Amino acid sequence: MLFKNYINGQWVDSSTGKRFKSFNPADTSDELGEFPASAARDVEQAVEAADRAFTEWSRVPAPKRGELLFAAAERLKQRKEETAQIMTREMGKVLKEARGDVQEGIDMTYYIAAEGRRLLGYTTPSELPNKHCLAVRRPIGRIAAITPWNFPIAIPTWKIMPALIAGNTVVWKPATDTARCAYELTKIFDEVGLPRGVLNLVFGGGSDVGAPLAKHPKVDMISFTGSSDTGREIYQYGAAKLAQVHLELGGKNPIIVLEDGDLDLAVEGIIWSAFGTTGQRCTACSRLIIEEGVYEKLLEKLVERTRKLRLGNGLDPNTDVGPVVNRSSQERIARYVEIGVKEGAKLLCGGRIAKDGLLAKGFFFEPTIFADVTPETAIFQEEIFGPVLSVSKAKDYDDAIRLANHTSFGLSSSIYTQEINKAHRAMDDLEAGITYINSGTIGAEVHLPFGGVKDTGNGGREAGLAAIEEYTEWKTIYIDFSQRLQKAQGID
Ligand code: UN1
Repeated sequence: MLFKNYINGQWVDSSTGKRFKSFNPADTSDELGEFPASAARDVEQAVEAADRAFTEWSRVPAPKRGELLFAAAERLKQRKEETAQIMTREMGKVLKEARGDVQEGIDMTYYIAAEGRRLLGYTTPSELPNKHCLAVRRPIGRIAAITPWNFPIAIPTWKIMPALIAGNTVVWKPATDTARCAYELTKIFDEVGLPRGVLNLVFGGGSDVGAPLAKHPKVDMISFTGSSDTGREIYQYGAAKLAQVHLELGGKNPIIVLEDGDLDLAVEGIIWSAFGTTGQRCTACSRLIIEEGVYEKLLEKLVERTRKLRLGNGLDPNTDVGPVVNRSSQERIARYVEIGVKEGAKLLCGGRIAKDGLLAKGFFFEPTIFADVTPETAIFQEEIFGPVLSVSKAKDYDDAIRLANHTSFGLSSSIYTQEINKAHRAMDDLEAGITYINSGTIGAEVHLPFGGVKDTGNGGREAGLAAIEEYTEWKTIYIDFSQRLQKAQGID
């Protein structure tokens, strides 16, 4: 099937005439469609459309904009199952997780739709009599949304919905690996009658589409989720034109298990966080830090559970772990395993590309655990984005926190302990945007802020009320009804 860009309310071919295909990573004979490999000219048209649509859209009352979002949420809800199936076929995550991804998109869309009735600003007294002061939210303008493949419905809704409710217009460049999911979401907006030009979709690669979009002088804000390297590049494009840049980048998220932690509960949380979505979440647990008294015992339980995980096509209900997204990702993970072995870590299980039987049809990698990992190694420090867990031993609570924080990233974190004082200390001590107590590192909910410290981002947050903050600018209004010239700061 042939799909097109969506620009100014029309499905249109790209200027290049070139195309790329999207495949099922569990079975590459299954094709999800052909998509335009667009270029700067297509970006130009999309940004122009977003520009033309802006003034009118920004004047639509926010509750009315919310009604369109509500209608979109309703449709996505009706199509949850078919969208989830497409997602599993397109990027591999197991069906129940794909349903969760779509549900996260539905939740976000309903939640943000209702924000149209608030978009709260505030009033405050003036230092002068007979004068009112208020601060209101205004849209920023034309927003570029550049989204990854690992949450192909949820993450786009984190960006597009708050941008739209606030009256911005959007040009969206989705990851090429999940082009079909992007089409499905955009189609819903077309069906509910979003005015033309308000949301535009341009398919294509990072350098052909992402870079010209981020650099475009009429793009006032760039919102990007992806690797730290690309994030740094995009930040510079934004700096050059003084545009706002929102970045959600890598993670190397730790789970700490203390001696008083519930080990069986921890094992469940670790498996879910490390190998769910085949380890391809920014929030995935990739480092496990165990207090020495329970180190061996927990590792034993963990390896036993990990060995039982069944690899396979995510559409098969018996599958626990799906494929990784593509061949280059599979090869990267394999290289990291080699590095880990060379660095002297102990490979406890997994470590290989899986290609027995049907697995040979796609890009699978065995769930992998390294033990005795020391903090200066690449497998402790670098984001692998695959099913690879590095385990380190800590002497005590303080040592565990030191190890957990010994990373340039700071997205999610977790601690298992029954000791209330240590749990509370960890809430402060863990350097991360998100901390879980007695639960894994994944499972963020849409009405709370999402994002990280250190190299995970540049200070912004998605989701929750933070999203409204990101996609609006403050306007301050002074109304003087004294009917004389009043001067602030006590000037006579
Ligand atoms: C991501 O990892 O890229 O908290 C997003 C979670 C999901 C979102 C993850 N709700 O794991």
